[in-house]
Amino acid sequence: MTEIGSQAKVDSLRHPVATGHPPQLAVIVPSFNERGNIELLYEKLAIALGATAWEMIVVDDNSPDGTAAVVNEMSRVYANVRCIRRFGRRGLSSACVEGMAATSAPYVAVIDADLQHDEAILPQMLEKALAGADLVVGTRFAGEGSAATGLSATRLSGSRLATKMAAMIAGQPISDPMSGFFLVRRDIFENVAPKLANDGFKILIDLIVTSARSGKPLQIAEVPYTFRPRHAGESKMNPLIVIQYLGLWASKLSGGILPPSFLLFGLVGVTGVVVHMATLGLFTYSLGANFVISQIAATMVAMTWNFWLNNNLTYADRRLHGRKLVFGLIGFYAICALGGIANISVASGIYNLDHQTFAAGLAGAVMSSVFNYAVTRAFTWK
Ligand SMILES: Nc1nc2c(ncn2[C@@H]2O[C@H](COP(=O)(O)OP(=O)(O)O)[C@@H](O)[C@H]2O)c(=O)[nH]1
Ligand SMILES: [Mg+2]
Repeated sequence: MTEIGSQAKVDSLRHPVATGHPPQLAVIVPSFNERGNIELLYEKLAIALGATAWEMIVVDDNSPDGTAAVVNEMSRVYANVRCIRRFGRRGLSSACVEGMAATSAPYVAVIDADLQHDEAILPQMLEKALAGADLVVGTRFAGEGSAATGLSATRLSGSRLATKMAAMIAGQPISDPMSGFFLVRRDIFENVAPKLANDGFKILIDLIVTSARSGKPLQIAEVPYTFRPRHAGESKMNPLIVIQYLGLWASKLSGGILPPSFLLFGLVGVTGVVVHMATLGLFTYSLGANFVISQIAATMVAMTWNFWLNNNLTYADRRLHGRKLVFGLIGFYAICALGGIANISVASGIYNLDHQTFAAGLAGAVMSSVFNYAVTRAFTWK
C-alpha cells in the first residue's frame, strides 16, 4: 500500500469539502490500471482548484493493479475523494456516465487519470461555465492548444481523422470533439443521460449530438491546453477501440436509428462469412473432406469466430469470462440454429411467391441476422 503523503502535505491539500461544504465541482476520473498516477493527479487537482469546493470521483473497472485500493486509502486521508468500483464491466463512456450521475455538485468535469490533460485550466473552464456556457471543452487543436507532445505521429494522424469524422456528426463547430477533457453543468448531463449510447469510446461527442437531437443544442466554450505524454502505465487504445468508435460514428450518422451494437454485430457477421468460406475451402480442397462434413465444420468455426469477436468487440463492455463464457457459447450455437431455421422459413416463403432466388436468400439472411442480434442481446450479452 502506498503511504499517502506526509502530514504537512496532507494538511496543505486538505479540503473545504472535508469541513462540510457541499462540492461545487465534481472531477470524474475514469481509471483502468492507473495506480501510478492517481495520487499525483489528486495533488495536482488540489493545487489547481485551490479554495473551490470540489470532489474527485474515480470510476475504476476493478483494475488488476489495485488502483481502487489506492483510491480508498486516499479517501481515508482526503474526505473529497471516493471510488466507484465496478465489477465485470469495462468501458470508458459508461464509467464517465456513472461517475457524473453519482454527485450532487452542480458542475462536473471529466479528466483522464494519466496526467495527459492539463488540470491547471480547470478553474478557467469552471469560470466559463459560471459565465453561462453549458459545456466547456479542453481543446488540443485551437489557440495555444497542442497535441504534438502527447501523441505519436500515427496516433496524431489517426486522431486528426477521427476529429474530422466527429465534426461531421457534431452539428456545430468544435475544434476537439474527440477530447476526453470537459466540464458540463450537471443538469444538462442529466437531461440526456438516459439517451447516451454508453458503449462508445467518446462520451463528449455523444453528449453534444444527443443534446442537439433533443432540441437543446449546447452553448459550447473551449479552453486550449497542451496534451502531455502519459505519466505512468499504458494506454488502453487498441484496434478494437478504433472499430468501436467507427460503430458509434456510423450509428450517429444514421440519426441513432441503428444502435452501434447492431452495426458492429453486422460487421462481425460479414467477417463470419469470410471465415466460413475460408474454412469450407480448407476442408474440401486441402483436407479432402466431403461437402457436408466441410460445411458443418465451416459453420461451427464461423459461429465460434462470431461469438469470440462479438464478445471482444460488440460487447466488450460486458465481456463474458470463465463459466459464463462457456454457457454463453453453447447458448450462442443454439440461438444461431434457431436463426438458421428462421432464415430458411422466411427465404422459402418468399421464394415460393415469385421464385426470385437472390431476393429470397437476402431476406432470409437479413431475417436471421436481426433475429440473432435481438436474441443474443437479450440472453447472451444482457
Ligand atoms: N473505468 C474505465 N476507465 C478506462 C477504460 N479504458 C480507459 N480508461 C481510462 O480512460 C482514460 C484514457 O485512457 P487512455 O488509455 O489513456 O487513452 P488514450 O489517452 O487515448 O491513450 C484513462 O484514465 C484510463 O485509465 C475502461 O475500460 N474503464
Ligand atoms: Mg491517455
